[in-house]
Amino acid sequence: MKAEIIRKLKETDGYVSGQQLCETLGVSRTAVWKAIRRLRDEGYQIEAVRNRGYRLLRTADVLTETECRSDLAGRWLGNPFYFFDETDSTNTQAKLLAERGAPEGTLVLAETQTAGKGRRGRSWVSPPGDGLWFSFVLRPSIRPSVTPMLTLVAAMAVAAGIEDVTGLPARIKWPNDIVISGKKAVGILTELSAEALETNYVIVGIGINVNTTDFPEEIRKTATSLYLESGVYFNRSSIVAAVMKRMEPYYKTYLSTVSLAELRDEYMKRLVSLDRDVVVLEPQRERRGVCEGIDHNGCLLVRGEDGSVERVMSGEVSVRGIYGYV
Ligand code: BT5
Repeated sequence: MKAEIIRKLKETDGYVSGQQLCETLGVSRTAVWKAIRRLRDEGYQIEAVRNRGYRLLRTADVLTETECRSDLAGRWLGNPFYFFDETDSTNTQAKLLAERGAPEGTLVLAETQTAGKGRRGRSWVSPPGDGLWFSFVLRPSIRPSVTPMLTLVAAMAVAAGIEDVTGLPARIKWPNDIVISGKKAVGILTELSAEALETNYVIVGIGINVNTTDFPEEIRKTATSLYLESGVYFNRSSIVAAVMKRMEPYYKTYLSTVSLAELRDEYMKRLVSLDRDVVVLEPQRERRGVCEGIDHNGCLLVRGEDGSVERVMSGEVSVRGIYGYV
């Protein structure tokens, strides 16, 4: 009923009387009033005027360039800021900007992506209205071989930023997912441009399902959103700002040693696979073991059945209890 009320209010330029809402929805005035109150709790600003009815002043979360800009003000990460109503992929756009010399900290955000990218040619579902799809440019003076650690640093920032705003227990599924209650709420795609031993730039792309209420069939069982986990709609621009705010110091700490030495303990607290059974999926074989955390270089430590510990540098790792693996 709430959605129907919102639709009706959005359609109408002006006031909708309580009587009209009762008739359209076939419910009592009290039921309408209760639904309006719940909508207000969720962040919708609805004006009620005697003898005229209800009018929508502001939806719960309109992602506007102005609002994002104001939430990002004063940060180096998030400036300059590019906002698209629609684009192919914010990673692709950030890459184009970086090729043209965009500075470190450049942020690209889109309300929707028509060709959102996952890893290894997979796609990322990025509809308009309820998610956050953004990418930023980094220009670290580090060897290309150590840049994969930036995915882990970004994962820490996303998990912490989400927790700051929502209070939800965000966990990291190494290397690039954030999971809540065993389902994927966030994906991270890091792309590198480098020559021999020199890093030109790194693009960190982040997709967060914020207020999503439903997913396409193919990911319905494995995907979740901050709304689905909490029952609360969140303001998207404050979540981007919280993630950027967390990323700045984590990035600085990482660069100070070019290792995860100082971040490792905190990372492990969020690592969903810690002490759990995992399967490392490699093209030729599958390896089973128990996850013992990560090392200073961000490799996943897996103790195999024979007792030896392997360092997994990249790839697909299934964790028992996550995404339906039993
Ligand atoms: C990822 O890849 O998880 C990286 C996703 C990065 C997306 C961001 S959005 C902003 C920026 N611009 C881009 O074009 N990309 C980045 P991977 O680990 O390969 O996971 C992809 C898989 O996740 C898909 O094959 C689906 O199974 C699932 N998936 C797709 N869309 C999803 C969504 N919205 N929520 C949860 N799972 C999804």
